Amino acid sequence: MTVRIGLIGAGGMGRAHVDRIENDLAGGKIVAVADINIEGAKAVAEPLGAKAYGTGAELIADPDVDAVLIATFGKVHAPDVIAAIEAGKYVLSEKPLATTPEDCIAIMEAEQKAGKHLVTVGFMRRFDKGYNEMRDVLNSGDLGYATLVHCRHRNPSVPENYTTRNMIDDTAIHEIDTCRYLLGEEIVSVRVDTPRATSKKFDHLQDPLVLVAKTENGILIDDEVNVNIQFGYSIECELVMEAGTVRLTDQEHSAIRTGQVDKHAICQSHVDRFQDAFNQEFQQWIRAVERDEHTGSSSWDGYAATCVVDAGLESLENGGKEVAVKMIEKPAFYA
Ligand code: ISE
Repeated sequence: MTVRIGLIGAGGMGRAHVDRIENDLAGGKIVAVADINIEGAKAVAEPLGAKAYGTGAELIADPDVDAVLIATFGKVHAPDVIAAIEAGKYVLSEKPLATTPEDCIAIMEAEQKAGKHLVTVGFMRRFDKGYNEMRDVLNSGDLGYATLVHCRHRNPSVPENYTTRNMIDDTAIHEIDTCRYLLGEEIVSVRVDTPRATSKKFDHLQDPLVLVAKTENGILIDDEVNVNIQFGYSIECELVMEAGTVRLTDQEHSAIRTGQVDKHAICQSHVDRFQDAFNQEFQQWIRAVERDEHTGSSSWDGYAATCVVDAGLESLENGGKEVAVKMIEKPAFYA
């Protein structure tokens, strides 16, 4: 069976996903594209012989669409995710699931009403080989339990419309989810420190930031978010356990060695750095939809990450004080 996929959001990320579904992966086909800019939707849809719509609602209602892929801005995700659930269609929403805990709760309520796990959040790092190897090392128990996680999230630069808020809700949200995934426990408090700002940024930005979080068992996570580092897209993570550490290595596949240097290329974007993880994520989602099964992170994961983001934003507004993460009790449906 070919899963007929409708894409909502024809921007850069949406187009990258179309490209992987049409050219790299098996089992899926883009049959419709929606965008508030209908010309943008047509530009992506027409070469594929797909339909173009001006709204997500029309695309979701199309009986030829089996499953929905959402790649719009986070703050407009919720109505489309809920409409897809109500139509009984599997939906893969790019992160964040929504930008407020209330919207995430509304999504979880709709999903529980449908009585079926239909929502996957696009936390692609869960499919990254390196992070999964780190998780296996921790879960083997050979090195004891985790005490600390050191993370660095560096981007070469960000566009002028990227805000300080985005450093947490768009960028650090990856480490928030990855650490929950690696450690298998919730984050309970967050503090955001503001070191000396780099001169290589737009004036309105507070860059870099360091997000310091604690988990239920007291594991301390520090995440350097540094989005104008110039030299490249660099993601680092080291998990410290009682009797050893495990860390991501550089992801490049080859290195040049001469008399003077031992060097390798450096990724320039997340599309490049996480290409394999994105492909794994999408291939598994397509296969799961075919089998009428859920895969990947859940609405609860989307909700939990948004609650941690909220606490981080509150800390940022309050001079870096430690803020407790406020969450509802986990519904049995997500146990
Ligand atoms: C972007 O939206 C991503 O998801 C990237 O992984 C991240 O590095 C970047 O900072 C975000 O803006």
